[in-house]
Amino acid sequence: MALLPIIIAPDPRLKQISAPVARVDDRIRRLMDDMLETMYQAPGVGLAAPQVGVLKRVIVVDGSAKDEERAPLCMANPELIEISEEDVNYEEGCLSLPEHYAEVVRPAQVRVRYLDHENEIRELDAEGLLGTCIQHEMDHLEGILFVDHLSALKRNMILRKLTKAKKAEAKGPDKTPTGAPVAAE
Ligand code: K1U
Ligand code: ZN
Repeated sequence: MALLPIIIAPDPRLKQISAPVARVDDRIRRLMDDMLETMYQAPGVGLAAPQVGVLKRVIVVDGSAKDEERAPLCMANPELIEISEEDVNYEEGCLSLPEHYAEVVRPAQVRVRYLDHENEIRELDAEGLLGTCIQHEMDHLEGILFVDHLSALKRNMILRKLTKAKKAEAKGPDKTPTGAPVAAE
């Protein structure tokens, strides 16, 4: 298995629509396994293939609590086949928008149909963190980020900060007047 680099916003690859997979074969299984390893290492509770530069409809999620056993789920071509009328407000984060969090309103319960790791068709009812996370990851497959659910003011504030952080990162570490790097705290 391998750790995959996660793309940080703003990046045009995060705004693309991903293509369905024909079937879950060894290549897609390998992608799912690498995405799970990357998600756990980050750490995160979900990851979508476009976040690692692969424009395919593949997501991984794990909605288990800290004190529970891991419960990884791999999904190809996920579709929402039922959504509740009731909504829920959840504070979301995103590994592609590090250190930014905001409340997003989404359907409280969903039923999702998908192809699993073994190319079997499955259906799952999800709510709470898992339900929110599945919807957040499915948004990535449409090129939608959680900030797209916020007001333009909040979205632009977050994206401007991320652009600034990227520019600072590209410039390299801050230097003291003698040219030596500033010591980490
Ligand atoms: O980048 C992603 O798409 C993953 C994202 C998923 C998500 C989190 C919360 C609400 C909706 C979707 C994350 O995992 S961000 C990191 C995070 O929230 C977290 C990390 C460690 C433990 C618990 C949560
Ligand atoms: Zn995300």
